[in-house]
Amino acid sequence: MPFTARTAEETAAARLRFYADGYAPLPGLLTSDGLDELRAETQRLVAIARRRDFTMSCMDDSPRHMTTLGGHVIARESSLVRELYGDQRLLGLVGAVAGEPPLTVPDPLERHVLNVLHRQGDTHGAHTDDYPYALVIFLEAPHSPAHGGLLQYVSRAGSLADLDTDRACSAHHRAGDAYLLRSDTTAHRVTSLTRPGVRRTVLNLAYTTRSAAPRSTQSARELYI
Ligand SMILES: O=C(O)CCC(=O)C(=O)O
Ligand SMILES: [Fe+2]
Repeated sequence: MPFTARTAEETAAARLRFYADGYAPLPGLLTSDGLDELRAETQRLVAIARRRDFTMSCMDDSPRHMTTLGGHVIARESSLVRELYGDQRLLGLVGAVAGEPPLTVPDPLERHVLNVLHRQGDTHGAHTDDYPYALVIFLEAPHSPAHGGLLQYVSRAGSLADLDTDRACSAHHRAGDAYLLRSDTTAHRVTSLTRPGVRRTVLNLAYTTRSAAPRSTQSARELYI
């Protein structure tokens, strides 16, 4: 899988940002060939993905309006995503930014998931993840921040309601970009798409660590089964 090379200085800066904010942008992580290849693969996978419209009770009734495909189906259908998930260069990058070696997640459902916002009003509401690290890779993204689909996050959040305070930060990403999130302690959500015809497609690769406390909510089951 072709990734762009990152300098030691860029990686060190990402690590500092990650420690401070629980979030580090990795702009242009995919080469343009890598983006084309992975986007074609996700377009194929979207055909078997499922539409979800509900509120998640275990996450303060935050809304889900999106189309998703769980890791157990992706593993069966896509050797490309399977290989991407275990790619040594990618694991090396995650470890360098996180400051500790990532481990792959045992639960096939949550390892690698596909999330698509594709209708006006689509949103992935407030939550934290079950695993400590999320590497989110963008295959499609709104061109303008005004079109929504922004990541909002609060690191070391006391509650999901922190997202409605002035502690919340917002980030816009482009196709081919990625970010690493400290996803178990950082409250996060994706803002609604504000117009028709706009799409936002991401792959979320989840990683854990040897010391991570096992935590399991109903959330993944509700969103990906
Ligand atoms: O789409 C995003 O930027 C966030 C995805 C996410 O939070 C998740 O899949 O748990
Ligand atoms: Fe998440």
